[in-house]
Amino acid sequence: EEKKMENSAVYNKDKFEESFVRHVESDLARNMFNCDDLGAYQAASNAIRDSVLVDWANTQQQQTIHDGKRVYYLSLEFLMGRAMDNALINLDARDQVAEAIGNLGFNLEDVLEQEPDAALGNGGLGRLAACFVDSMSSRNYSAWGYGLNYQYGIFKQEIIDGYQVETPDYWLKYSNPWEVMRSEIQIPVDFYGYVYEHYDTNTGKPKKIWQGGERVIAVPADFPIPGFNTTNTNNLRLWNAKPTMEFDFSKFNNGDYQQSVAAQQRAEALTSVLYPNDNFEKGKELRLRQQYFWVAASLHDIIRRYKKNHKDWDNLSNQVAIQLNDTHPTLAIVELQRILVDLEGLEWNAAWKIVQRVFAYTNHTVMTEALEKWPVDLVGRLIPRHLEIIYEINYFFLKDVEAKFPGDRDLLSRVSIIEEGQVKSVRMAYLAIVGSHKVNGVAELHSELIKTTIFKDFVKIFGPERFTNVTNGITPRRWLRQANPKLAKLISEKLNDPKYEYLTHLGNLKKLENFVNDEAFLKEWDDIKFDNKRKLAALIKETTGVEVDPNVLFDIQVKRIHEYKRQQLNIFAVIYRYLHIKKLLAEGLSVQEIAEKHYIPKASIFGGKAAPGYYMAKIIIHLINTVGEVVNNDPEIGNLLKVVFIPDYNVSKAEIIIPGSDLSNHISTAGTEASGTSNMKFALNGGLIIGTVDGANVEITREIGEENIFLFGNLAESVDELRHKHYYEGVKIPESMQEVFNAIDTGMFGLPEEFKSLLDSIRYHSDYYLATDDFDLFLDAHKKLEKMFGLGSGDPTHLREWVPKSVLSVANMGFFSSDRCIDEYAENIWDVEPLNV
Ligand code: 26Y
Repeated sequence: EEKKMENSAVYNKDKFEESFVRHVESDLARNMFNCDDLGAYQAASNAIRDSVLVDWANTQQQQTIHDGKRVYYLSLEFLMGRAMDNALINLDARDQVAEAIGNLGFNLEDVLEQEPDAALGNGGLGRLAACFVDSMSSRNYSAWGYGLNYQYGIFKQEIIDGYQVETPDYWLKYSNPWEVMRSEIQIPVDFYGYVYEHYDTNTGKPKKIWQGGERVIAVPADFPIPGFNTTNTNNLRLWNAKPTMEFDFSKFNNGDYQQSVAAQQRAEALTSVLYPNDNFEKGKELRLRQQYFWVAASLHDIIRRYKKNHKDWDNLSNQVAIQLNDTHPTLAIVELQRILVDLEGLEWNAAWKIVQRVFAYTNHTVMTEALEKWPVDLVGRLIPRHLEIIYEINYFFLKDVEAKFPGDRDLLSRVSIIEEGQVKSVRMAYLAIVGSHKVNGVAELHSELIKTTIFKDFVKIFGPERFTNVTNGITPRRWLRQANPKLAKLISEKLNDPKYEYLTHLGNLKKLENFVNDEAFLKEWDDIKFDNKRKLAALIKETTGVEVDPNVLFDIQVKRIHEYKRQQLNIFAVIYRYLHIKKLLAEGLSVQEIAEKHYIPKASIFGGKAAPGYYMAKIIIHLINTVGEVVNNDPEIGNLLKVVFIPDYNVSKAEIIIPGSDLSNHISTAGTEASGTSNMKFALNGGLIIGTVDGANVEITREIGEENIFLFGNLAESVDELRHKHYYEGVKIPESMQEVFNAIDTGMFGLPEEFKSLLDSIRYHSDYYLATDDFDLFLDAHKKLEKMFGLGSGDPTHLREWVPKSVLSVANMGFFSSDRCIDEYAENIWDVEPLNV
């Protein structure tokens, strides 16, 4: 503790102020008199970073000396959000730095606001990777993340006239204090070219040589990842693509200097933009190039590190565990096989055994439209040697299957890594399963579903042991301490835990149950919620212009817009509510009477991005906005109902929105949402959930008790039958939904043609996501829960019925820490233990 104070500027106000001024003067080349909040953010970040870098260097040195097994988490997405506040919290230096910054004439909150989000991800999968790196550092594992350093993160969303408009997110407009460029590391990655056979005089055997046609250099940007309450600081390495210095001399000699330079510049385009599709694959060549570039650079780096101390390839899987975040990095399997066989001269089978021991694969979806398939032609052109290896892997695999299940031609064609369809393609998920020793789903229900549906044949072939479950988790540092400081503080007081140790022992939350009958405590708890709702109301006012009263029920759905997530179900229910409130008003009831007897006042709050090419998702956004336009401008309705769409939902906005929720929606068609992680974030912040029996909702219910969550809807096991019925017997629209459709069709919310294809997908095209089957059940669930809400803070029903549920939710969310989740990966998949540096 004392040493901490001596060494590091972040624990010593005077030193921090000194360091801050030095950074203003020498890094920013400014002086304190013209330093604005942005300058202060950069100077403060640099000063904090200095401390982080000391821990980081020590950690890396210790890990190297220890020479134990390292974990490598390969993910094309890391949705990190802001780094500065997170670093202060993990270093336990927030108070000191806030004071020092105050002394220098700045306000910490304003300074933190200057940082752009590192939004290098789409949604759940990318944010999961970010929570995982936090937990891997906090739990003292030796673990690196590998990804791409996109210059453009997920697009920024504006809402113009009710429509989503995308603008680029050039997040590196100012220099990024949290990245350390490693220009001294330059890894060549080849593309295209051809393969030839060469007689190897050493071995007397023929050898395959790949002669690449185009070369790009991979240069890492490193992001230190400080753990909470530990000096363990891991590395997140994100690659940049750079041109080679090798000129195309033939072009140059032909006098085509311009073109030769232009070709070089294209290299940088490789890592310029994140693909904005979430759960929908669209085989674009540049995307495959990104995947190979990233995988080749990462493996080269991993192998180089291994070779420093090791010669024996059999030992590789004792030193290296590589986790594949979905199938996006599956080419790593092929690349490692190529390195071992072609470059290191191992025999095929020996190499393949090593490969399988090194890799493990996490699946995040059962929806076929999200499963990656790459045309054989494209793979063969881009990385010709890899295609040969894939064929060979498939050949040996199918041979084993044939030996095990002789004569089952159907089985062979079903499980073949090569799909012989219209477009012959590589099935990446199958390649990932065959090349890994473990495959996991991300919640119990999902892990069961993959075993009985999309990967059923593989369970038969490899046995059930290859498949396992690791239920997702979230980091309580960001999603409780950072997002909801007041609640985190109240908890630390109640648990008698001034050092916030519960943030790494989240099971300790259980002790909150002792206070569930303590009225003063419940009031305090509710006051914090109210305060968070006021902050959210301010964000809504600032971003939409709409005023919402923080006393009303805040009913929230924020997540990527997708038909399977069913924002349409939610907005239809809002319309239904509006129509019925209008009826009651027309019958002469007052707003007050309606609020007390029929519909409690509420705000329906939406947010989320639609993939730019996802037509239906964009219609849903438009409908939400036009409904808001009508409802919010209805002079009769008062605060009975407001409907808002918060533009540009991202990690930083989530940190404001989630703590301000009374109720959140996780209402996917049963069996479609693999896990969901925002459900965990909302419950950890004392919001109640309305949800379907899907993904992690099932386990959340088990942990917090079914009386503390509002479940509704058909079960996953009924989905096939219902779809079948829709298809053969037609869709039955419930009366309630018909009322809503009529209102839309008569133009109540703008031109009906604009919404026609959305309504038609339900009434004429089989209602694939079962909106008609779940609509009335959804309305019923609302009726039930709204009684319990009472009339908001201060109301005795609210304090007696609702708030205790909120407390009990939080008390029982310990299981959903990503620390638990990472421990499970470590024990059951990676076979690694924490290393205390
Ligand atoms: C193939 C490519 C276009 C693609 C890109 C992104 C495919 C999928 C994705 C993203 C998927 C994703 O975010 N899945 C979510 O992963 C979360 C973490 O496991 C789950 O909680 C969530 O249910 C799942 O939809």
